[in-house]
Amino acid sequence: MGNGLSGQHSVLSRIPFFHSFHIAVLGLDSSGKTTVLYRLQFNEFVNTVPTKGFNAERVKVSLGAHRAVTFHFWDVGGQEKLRPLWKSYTRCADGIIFLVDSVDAERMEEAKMELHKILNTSENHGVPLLVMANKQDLRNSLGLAEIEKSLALKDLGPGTPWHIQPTCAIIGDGLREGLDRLHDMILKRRKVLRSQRKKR
Ligand code: G3D
Ligand code: MG
Repeated sequence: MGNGLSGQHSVLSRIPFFHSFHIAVLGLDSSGKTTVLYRLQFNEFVNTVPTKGFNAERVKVSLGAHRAVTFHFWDVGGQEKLRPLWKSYTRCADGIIFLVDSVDAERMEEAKMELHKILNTSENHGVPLLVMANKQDLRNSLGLAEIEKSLALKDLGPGTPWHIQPTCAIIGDGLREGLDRLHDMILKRRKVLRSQRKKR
């Protein structure tokens, strides 16, 4: 005899409030994670201070004329000593956003290592990834092709859907476009998982 929870869960998941997507927002310190979050939440630029632990915000974002989607963002501190915590926030994530500072060529290799480390954990296999190539407003920012190559995104393999989006978090450029793509990738993955479950 079951405890009825699975039935209850499927009912709850049909209620709009429960239709939020859990998104882990990761990236090296100073890449712009908190700025993205505040931009989406308040629709304005908010001065940030380095994140000591994490910020968690539920934000409703209009993605298209008729689509308002609620995301539950977990913005986790990117300083080296906080990176081991990333694993806890990607557990059960529907999607991962990884920010890079497009001007910080020196730390691109470090960003690549951290990105591959977190995506190569078995729990994150297949979780859709949105890379935000942030600070594109700055002179000397690297182009998309260069960042894609530096982060070795093609090495992630066919099991991990990804998209790279140029962004400027301080004015909000590219954020909605990127989230739109992430949302599509999440829905596509859910559909595949559902049909695999049915076949079993
Ligand atoms: P983090 O949360 O990833 O550590 P923050 O990064 O959001 O705290 O941002 C770090 C710094 O980068 C902040 O500047 C912030 O204003 C700046 N920043 C974030 N996004 C952009 C962007 O798209 N363009 C530019 N030019 N700057 C950006 P300070 O001066 O406060 O350190
Ligand atoms: Mg921060």
